[in-house]
Amino acid sequence: LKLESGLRRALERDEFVVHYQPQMEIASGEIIGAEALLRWQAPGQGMIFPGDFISIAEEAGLIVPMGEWVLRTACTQKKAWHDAGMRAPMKIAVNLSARQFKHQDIVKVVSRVLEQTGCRPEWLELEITESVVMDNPEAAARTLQKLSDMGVHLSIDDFGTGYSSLNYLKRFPINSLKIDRSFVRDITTDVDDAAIARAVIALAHSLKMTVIAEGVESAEQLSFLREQQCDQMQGYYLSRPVPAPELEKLLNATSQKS
Ligand code: G
Ligand code: G
Ligand code: NA
Ligand code: MN
Repeated sequence: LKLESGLRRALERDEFVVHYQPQMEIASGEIIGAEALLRWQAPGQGMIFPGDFISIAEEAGLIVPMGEWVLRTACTQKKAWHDAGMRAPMKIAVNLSARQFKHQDIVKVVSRVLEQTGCRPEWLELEITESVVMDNPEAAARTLQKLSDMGVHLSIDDFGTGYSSLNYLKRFPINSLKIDRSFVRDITTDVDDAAIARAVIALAHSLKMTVIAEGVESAEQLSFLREQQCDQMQGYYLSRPVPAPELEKLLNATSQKS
């Protein structure tokens, strides 16, 4: 209850910040996207990470206004980068929680935020998990189709940790699969994890989706993923999630083909 009222206050007092973790195209080395990740800068308490408050926010329904705030902040940032002449990151990925996704107005919320911020739909990617989609596949299909028709990209986060029906996966307008970092961690030493990663890459490609590996922390993991034709990567090996100005520095330091 204390956390819940803290979160409510945090929204009113503007204590949330968004950090951005870059995503790289493996073949070109270009930074093609960034995932927006929420942090709570509570006065006198340092940084609080979403693992410690997202589920409470979800239960209390606070995730709906918080999620809209993240979406608006990320879209505003991308528009500002575009206006400043920065081509990269081409797209910003924003996490949608189950409650937000089931919220009947999510399509309206997304289109309103895009309109208000001047962020183009194709600059936005929404990340949802398998369980969110499979909980009510028919309703999810309609929502995903509307978002996709709008031009927004859709990805499945933490892929492989939930349950999906491959039949639905084929019918949903999903653009990419994110291999969960629990499979990436031991990818070079655990034959089962390596097999799972290979299977997800093959599955994504046969369904005409791109595939991104999360949680890449070493050169060895990256070279395995490159050999297996994984399209993109994200992880500490490239960069931790950082404040927007730090991402700008990183982009200036990396030679962009533009
Ligand atoms: O950034 P960190 O590694 O602490 O994130 C932990 C978890 O919190 C991840 O599963 C991530 O998807 C989730 N998360 C981070 N930011 C957001 C957000 O803005 N909305 C939602 N729903 N989840 C988020
Ligand atoms: O569930 P989701 O994929 O949204 O989780 C993203 C979370 O993963 C963020 O909290 C981010 O801080 C964390 N993360 C990002 N890259 C790495 C990494 O290379 N290693 C580990 N252990 N965590 C990472
Ligand atoms: Na995510
Ligand atoms: Mn994930």
